[in-house]
Amino acid sequence: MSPGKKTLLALATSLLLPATLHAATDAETLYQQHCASCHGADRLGGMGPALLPENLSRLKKPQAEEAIQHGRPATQMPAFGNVLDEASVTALAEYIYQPPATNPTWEKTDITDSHLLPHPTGTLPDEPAYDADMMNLFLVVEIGDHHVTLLDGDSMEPIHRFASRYALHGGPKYSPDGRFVYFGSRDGWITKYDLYNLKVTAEVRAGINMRNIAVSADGNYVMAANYLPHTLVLFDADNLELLEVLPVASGDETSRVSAVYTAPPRDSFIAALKDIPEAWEITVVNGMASVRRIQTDTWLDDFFFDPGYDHLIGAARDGKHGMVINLDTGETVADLPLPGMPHLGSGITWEYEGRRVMATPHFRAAAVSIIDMDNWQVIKTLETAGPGFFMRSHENSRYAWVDVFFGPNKDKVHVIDKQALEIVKTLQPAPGKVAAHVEFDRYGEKLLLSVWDQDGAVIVYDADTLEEEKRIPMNKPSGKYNVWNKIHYEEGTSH
Ligand code: DHE
Repeated sequence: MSPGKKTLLALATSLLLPATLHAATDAETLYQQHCASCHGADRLGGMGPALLPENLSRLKKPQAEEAIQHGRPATQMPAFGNVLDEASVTALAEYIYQPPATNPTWEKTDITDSHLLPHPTGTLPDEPAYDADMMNLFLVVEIGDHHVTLLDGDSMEPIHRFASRYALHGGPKYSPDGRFVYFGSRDGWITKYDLYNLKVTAEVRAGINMRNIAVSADGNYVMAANYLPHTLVLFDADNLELLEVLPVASGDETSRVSAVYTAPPRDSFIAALKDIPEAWEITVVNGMASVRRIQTDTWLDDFFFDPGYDHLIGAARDGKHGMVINLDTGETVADLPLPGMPHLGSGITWEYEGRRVMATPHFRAAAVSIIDMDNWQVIKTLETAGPGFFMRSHENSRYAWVDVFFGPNKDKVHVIDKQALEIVKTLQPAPGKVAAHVEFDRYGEKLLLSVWDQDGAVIVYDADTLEEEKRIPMNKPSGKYNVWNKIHYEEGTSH
């Protein structure tokens, strides 16, 4: 068709189309301008979640408008209220509830087609290519420019820095011997990296919008938990070859997966579902998964386990309480009065007066709750300078650290005495910049804290004197992950 005819056709079409379609076209443009960079040009997700009707089934349109206008707490979603007028906000909210032109799918063939295998298992040398205590290495995820830095935990000097997939999220998971690490990205990529040879060995895209990954205690399997599609996906840990796609459904209902974790003493994976009130225990034998369904009283969001993996401690989706589920009987054994949207994924435990306690920050309350794990009573609520995201300690340290993360005191970090159950120090290492997420070295003697900024740093502290030792410049460092602590399921760190 000639350019002249195209213009005429466009003009005729614009005169004939109903008003709503004009709005949709405008909304599409707005979407591409303001949303596509995080949520994907095709709305299939990226840094932000997929914006498709099925992903939004639990979010009412006014809430979507509210999120566009004011941003969302505890996420990277910024407020657009001062950039977009009300009509544009409404048009965008309408738009994201419209089904896309073609239904997004991510089938077995998409997964296998995405598979990359630059270094199959057994083809790289079995000795580290550099000199370091391989058990005291740290990985630092730098979300500012999507890189990872490998840090020597003795000298606290960077060893290597490499590009990651876009928007890594959640903790990378190590193989049981600490040689390999598996990263998960928000848009579904799993990357296996060899820490001995400093090389990516295998990659695969498990889904369109992924929550996290887990590595089985024996190191043989990797499980991916997806928001989109509604699946759990099992891979062989050697070369990331697809073993099985488990549809996450009950009757006609399908569900997003809140997260999946490995439960070492049970030789299983535990997943919680976001849209069906169930937790799943998945056991894999000879590459075949079998699922045991545990009915729960409500939908579970964030969750955590006691050290023996006898109980799952989950945050209810309404953000108003927590619940304790016995993983053997499936019974809910306690309801935890945690009204401030507890971030149980950040929970840690320690010994206090001869019993085990756990502590969790809250997304919507300036508080840390400390809970007796014998009777599931909240024994202390510490008032903080604002809602926190991450909590950390180490068995050998008398202190636990919690960040503030949200609000005017986001640049502050509290140090809690684990026996006095009191905040004993508040640090403000870089005024105006978020200071968050701590990880200790293998001995619990030093720790790293992120200055969460593009012009940021990882700060090394002496864990006992709380004195700053050095700053290592980094680009928006988020999580730090010590090999020893992770493979030994250290009580003060995330699993
Ligand atoms: Fe996370 C871990 C869920 C927003 C940084 N986050 C996790 C895990 C879950 C989770 C289930 C545990 C996975 C694992 O380690 O295997 N995160 C959520 C959310 O539901 C939430 C609130 C909304 C969302 O956007 O998905 C959310 N998380 C964020 C952020 O906005 C953070 C601060 C920045 C970012 O990178 O997106 C963020 N989340 C992290 C980090 C971890 C994490 C650094 C790993 C913590 C660890 O020490 O193990």
